[in-house]
Amino acid sequence: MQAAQRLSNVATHLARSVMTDSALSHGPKELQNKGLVLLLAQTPNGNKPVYLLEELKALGKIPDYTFVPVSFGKNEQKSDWFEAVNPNGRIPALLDNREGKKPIKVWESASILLYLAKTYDTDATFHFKDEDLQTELLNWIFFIQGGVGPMQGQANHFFRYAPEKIEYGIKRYQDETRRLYQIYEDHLNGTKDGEKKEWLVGGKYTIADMCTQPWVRMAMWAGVELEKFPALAAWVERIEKRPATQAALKVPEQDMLSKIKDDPEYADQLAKKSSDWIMKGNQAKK
Ligand SMILES: N[C@@H](CCC(=O)N[C@@H](CS)C(=O)NCC(=O)O)C(=O)O
Repeated sequence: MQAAQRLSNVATHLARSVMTDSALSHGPKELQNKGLVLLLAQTPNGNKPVYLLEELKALGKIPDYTFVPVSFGKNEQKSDWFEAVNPNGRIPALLDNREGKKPIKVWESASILLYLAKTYDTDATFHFKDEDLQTELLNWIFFIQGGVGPMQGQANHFFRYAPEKIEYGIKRYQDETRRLYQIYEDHLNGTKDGEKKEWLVGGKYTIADMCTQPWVRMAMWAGVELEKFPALAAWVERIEKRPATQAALKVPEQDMLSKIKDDPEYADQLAKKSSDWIMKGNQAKK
């Protein structure tokens, strides 16, 4: 009986992976490229893994990587081929088509950073071998994933995309984003521990910074004033100036903050375009 059950589990598992692989074969052909294949759009969560990939590439720790742009306008993030990599239907997602091993699928931006760090940054340039420091790094990673990401994301929604202006929603999420920014500001200033810092953890640039800066640099999009947080604003600039960051911000296309600086009308066009696909997506869910 147990053997029959085991056989049936193996058969189900095989059938599922065949289905997944067949869904993948309906996607862009680049999904089959050897090595690292990142599926993304130009957004803060999309930026995070590219920050690390570009740093690793600059140091020769990875040869290169493939990126597959995902079109929100065409709702590609909800296509079968995309959801075969990330069942949550949201970017970013990573396929590592490894030599001599089954491809691995990694999703959730922080999980991608941790996977890339563990696998390709083996001497821990951007994370820590020291377990206490690595735990501290995880504090900041979980904090952004559960804090600024979702709160600032909602502030963006109510401030830029919602079809009606709901002041309560705008204020609630902007205020919560400001509250979270103040925690970074105090941490960098050493307000509580008396220790001024250039980076979030352990005195060096790590994946905790890479996981956080792409959101904070976009404060204006949520209607939050970054200039009210000078230590945080200086930290954003420190990261922004890195050659790897500049390269990353061009993947899969030039980032919107640079485009807005060049063409202020672009902000309205982008808000309208984004609002259209978000509303279309909401209708599709009903
Ligand atoms: N917690 C996820 C969030 C991913 C996420 O929300 N991605 C957004 C872009 S920043 C997305 O794909 N939105 C498309 C949609 O909602 O359909 C992560 O960190 O990867």
